[in-house]
Amino acid sequence: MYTHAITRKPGVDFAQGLTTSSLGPPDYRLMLAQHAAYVQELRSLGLEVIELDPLPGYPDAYFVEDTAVVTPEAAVITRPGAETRRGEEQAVAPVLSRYRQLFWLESPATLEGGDVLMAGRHFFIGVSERTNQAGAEQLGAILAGYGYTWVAVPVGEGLHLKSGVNYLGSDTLLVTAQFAGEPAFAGYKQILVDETEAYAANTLWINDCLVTPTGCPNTLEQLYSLGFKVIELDVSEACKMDGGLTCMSLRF
Ligand code: CIR
Repeated sequence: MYTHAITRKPGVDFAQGLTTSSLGPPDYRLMLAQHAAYVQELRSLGLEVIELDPLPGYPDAYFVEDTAVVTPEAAVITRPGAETRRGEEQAVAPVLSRYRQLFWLESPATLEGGDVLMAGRHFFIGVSERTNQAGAEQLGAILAGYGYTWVAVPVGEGLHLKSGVNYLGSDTLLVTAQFAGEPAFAGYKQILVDETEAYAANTLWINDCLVTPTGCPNTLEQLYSLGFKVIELDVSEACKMDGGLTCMSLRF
């Protein structure tokens, strides 16, 4: 069970963050409203939310998930692969140090939390444009020290591993077609997201409740019919910045 989450308010400069999307310019007021609703939802799900202020000079800093990997035993401070984001992790470390023993990844490792998927005592670590093999190995070694197992997963297309696959508890993964045949996921029950709704793969699993992005009705129905408790949340403005539901918090 998660008890806490760390979030960071988007700054006025958030539209200057990295993006590959062609969905148009995001709106700041709408972003703030959607972010506030997101924080409120985490609270409704029973989490104590530590909400940090915007980080000047770091327009992507509200995607806090990328700055750390938190387990029940420890927190690993990452080394973001995006150079413009390097430094965000320094700002999160003091907050996490109040809750967990800290570990730090070191050069030449690069790793962003969006590439790290925890499934019980097992971790999938995406090797992507942002996370390199050294990053996966350094993180894996720290996790192994606590008895976790891990496997590297090539991400290929897309930003992060969790852009295309997430864990829903009970050995179940929500996957896009891109990841459906991935050998590392064999042995897990897989729910394939509708091909027109790949964005819904970034669904957030919190204490037996799923939070999915609005605008993905087929996924919503599919999850309902499988017996999941599902809440929809509109994150259209984060989507324009290549982010989604998991990216905007660290849960622990
Ligand atoms: C970036 O490109 O780094 C941000 N604009 C989006 C980060 C999304 N984070 C995530 O998926 N964990």
